[in-house]
Amino acid sequence: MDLKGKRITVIGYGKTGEACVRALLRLGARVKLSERKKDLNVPNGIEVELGRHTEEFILDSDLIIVSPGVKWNEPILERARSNGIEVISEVELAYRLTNTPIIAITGTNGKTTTTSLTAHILSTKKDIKLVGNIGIPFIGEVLDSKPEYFVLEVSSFQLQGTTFFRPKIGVLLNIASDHLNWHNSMEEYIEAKKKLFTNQEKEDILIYNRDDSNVVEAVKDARSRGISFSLEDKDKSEIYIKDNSIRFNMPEFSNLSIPLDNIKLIGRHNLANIMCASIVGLLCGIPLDDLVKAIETFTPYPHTLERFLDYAGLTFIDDSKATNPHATISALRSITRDKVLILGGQDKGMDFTDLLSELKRTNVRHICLIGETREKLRELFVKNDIKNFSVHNSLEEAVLTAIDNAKKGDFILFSPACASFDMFRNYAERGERFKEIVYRWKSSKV
Ligand code: UMA
Repeated sequence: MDLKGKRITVIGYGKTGEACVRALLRLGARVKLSERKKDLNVPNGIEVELGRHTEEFILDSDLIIVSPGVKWNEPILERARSNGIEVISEVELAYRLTNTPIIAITGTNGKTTTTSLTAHILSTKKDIKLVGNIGIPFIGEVLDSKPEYFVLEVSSFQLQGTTFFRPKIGVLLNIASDHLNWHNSMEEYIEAKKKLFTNQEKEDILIYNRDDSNVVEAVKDARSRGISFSLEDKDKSEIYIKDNSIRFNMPEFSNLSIPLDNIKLIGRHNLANIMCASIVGLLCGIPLDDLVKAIETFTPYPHTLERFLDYAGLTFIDDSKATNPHATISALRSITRDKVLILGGQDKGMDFTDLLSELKRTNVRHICLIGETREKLRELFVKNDIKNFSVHNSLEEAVLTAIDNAKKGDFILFSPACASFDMFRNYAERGERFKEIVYRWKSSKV
């Protein structure tokens, strides 16, 4: 792809924008940058507009690259498209600049765990590069590295802006309500996820979740070789669980069994993530012994059902990465003991119906509500006759109330089901803050 001399506008100057600008300059493009923030350090030697996105600036481009956080249907982008200017995401740009096979993993939940576990398994025998939504812009790696595989975590935001993107292996973990403040509708969100396999052909592979009706419906049109996994169905799916081991209804792997007795990941949903990472490992030729060892040595990703403290008879779990109700439901199902839940954060226009049903069914002793959604949740709780909750103005107040309400043997679960941006910079900062508060409480007890 020859970008020399092309006027290319990058929109948004976060991690992605920065990596795009750097790569495009190296490729000899005439780089322009449009960023809605006013105060920002930007590189010298490029045209920049700060504080707004204007037509005069943006429409004077041969190509526009949008950062994942920029809404795909922004009027300015619609205008550019109707003027015949190509608009793509950074993942599409990176894809066009490499010939290395890509293993792309997406889904509403579990992508980061599955992507990092896949990379952990493959790296036992292969030269791989971990990239994408996990925090490492793909474009930042394509020019210099020539690994055997790119292992890419890809979000719906990144997929929506693709045209030709075609991974060798795609993994579709699940599709549940999320990001509806960014996508216009659930349909649009599903269409974005389908771009994982839209360009795949029969020599490519699509690993998908047979237990998820949204996924099963979505993959109907896929042309690639489908390999399904299931926690429920031992007959129809190619990958299933029997006697606490992963088994395969596939001629090439039918006599293999991957034991799950010594894994460190908590929760049933993580078995699905392990199934996906395992089949990718086997398809890429990782020997069984290495694969089993890699699964057993893999530690959970921070802020994902992370059991970080056992103290005074209580177990503390940081699940700050649960930014939608589906993730919190998985967390509740993963912990069989009695628990106190801390819930709430930024409203993404999500549907809490399934979470409310789960809360009524499961053994939650008390729920502490925080964040922007606390009033909405309070109203829903009252309507649904859920009484064991309290509403808080700070995370600290919520954590201390959660501890006060817990009994010996309980789990304190911080699984907000909402985004973090109402009170924190991101979910990681939110999780760190939770831990700090818990450790401060602990030291006050010593
Ligand atoms: N901006 C504009 N105009 C807009 C919107 C944003 O100029 O209309 C600017 C902002 O002012 C800011 C910059 O764009 O300066 C931010 O860009 P960004 O939001 O695209 O963030 P990046 O720093 O580039 O990080 C992105 C992903 N962020 C999002 O998808 C929101 C990161 O995923 C990802 O790790 C990174 O690229 C590398 O690929 C984060 C995330 O929350 C972790 N992802 C969502 C999730 O996992 O649920 C999808």
